[in-house]
Amino acid sequence: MPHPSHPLSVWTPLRGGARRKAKLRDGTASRARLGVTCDIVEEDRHLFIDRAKIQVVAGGGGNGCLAFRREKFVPRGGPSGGDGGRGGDVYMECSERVNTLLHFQYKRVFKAQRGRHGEGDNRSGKDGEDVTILVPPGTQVYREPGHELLHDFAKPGEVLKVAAGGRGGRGNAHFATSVNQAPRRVEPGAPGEEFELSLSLKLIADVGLVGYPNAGKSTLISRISSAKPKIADYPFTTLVPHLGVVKLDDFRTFVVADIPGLIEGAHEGHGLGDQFLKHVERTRVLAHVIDVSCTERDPVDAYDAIMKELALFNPDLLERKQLVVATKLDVMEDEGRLRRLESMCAERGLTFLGVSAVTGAGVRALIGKLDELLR
Ligand SMILES: Nc1nc2c(ncn2[C@@H]2O[C@H](COP(=O)(O)OP(=O)(O)OP(=O)(O)O)[C@@H](O)[C@H]2O)c(=O)[nH]1
Ligand SMILES: [Mg+2]
Repeated sequence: MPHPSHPLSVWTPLRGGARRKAKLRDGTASRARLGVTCDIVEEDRHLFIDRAKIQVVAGGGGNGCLAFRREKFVPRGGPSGGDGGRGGDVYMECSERVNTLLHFQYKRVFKAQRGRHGEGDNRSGKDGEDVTILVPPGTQVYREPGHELLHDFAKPGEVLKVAAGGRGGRGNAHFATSVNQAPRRVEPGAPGEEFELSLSLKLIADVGLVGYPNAGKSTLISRISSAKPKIADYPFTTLVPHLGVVKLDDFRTFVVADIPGLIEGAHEGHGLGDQFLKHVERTRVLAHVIDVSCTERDPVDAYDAIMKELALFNPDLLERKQLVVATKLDVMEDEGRLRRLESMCAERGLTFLGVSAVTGAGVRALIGKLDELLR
């Protein structure tokens, strides 16, 4: 779809953030206000919203004008009512400047400007300004109430018109004919389109890290990429997905997603439930992380339990390329656990690798294997 050529007013949530930072930089904010500002920024970073409902309203067209030319020495000047301007459109644009749907918590209605009415002296009304809404890559847009998929934004720069502005009405100058030289007919502007849209963000990553809580997924992503998720020795440390970019060389990278931990019954809502599993659906490779130092459950049982949850959520996930990663080798006391997991993988033809995210053992090999699977 061609990008509109006339001026756009781009609505972006970053303006507020920039203003907040500017306040901090020039030091005009008081200490108390500084404290509040920092809290907001800190809080934003932890919020990850992957669903939103919004309303888009395109501008209505301006009305046509009813006017007659009245000038000295020009008797019966004729009709001179101009046309109304076109209403502004609402566009959606895929951009890397936003990475969640959080900003739709604060603004849900997006209205484009209406066209100005036509004026006398054959002057047309000005067209309404368009509005562009930014969405992150991986956003699917549905039109309600039918939940019809309009578009799946994959690459930055993609633009879609989601509501068209109304046409401007014609002024009476248009309706002059040889038999009716003083028409009093004008058209009203057409209303702009108006829709309820629902948005769903599914992260786009090459590799998805899945496993039980506390398995060491976040430690692993922080070791192989620049992502810095919170790491702690208790379950459900990670509450929202995180993305990390793994650098292979100067030109090649791949993206890894750290998904919050899963437990038995996740598909029924246990633990954090399956609310984040949709983010695994678009990964090309699953890296199944299993803590082999954990004595609570057998590593093979842990593997089967998580695979069962994935299958219940979406059976296609079972067909996905997979790598089984045994972690925490440095603190493993019973080597039998590692051997059992390894022979299970050999039997089922799964790629297997042992690592320690703390000492770094096996991490290079892991990156190499993931690269191989992604080719
Ligand atoms: N010794 C050792 N400890 C590890 C290793 N990997 C992770 N840990 C520790 O295991 C604990 C849990 O690690 P996380 O990376 O937070 O685990 P997670 O899988 O992201 O957990 P959730 O976010 O709850 O799903 C932390 O205390 C880590 O320091 C490892 O290879 N060796
Ligand atoms: Mg974690």
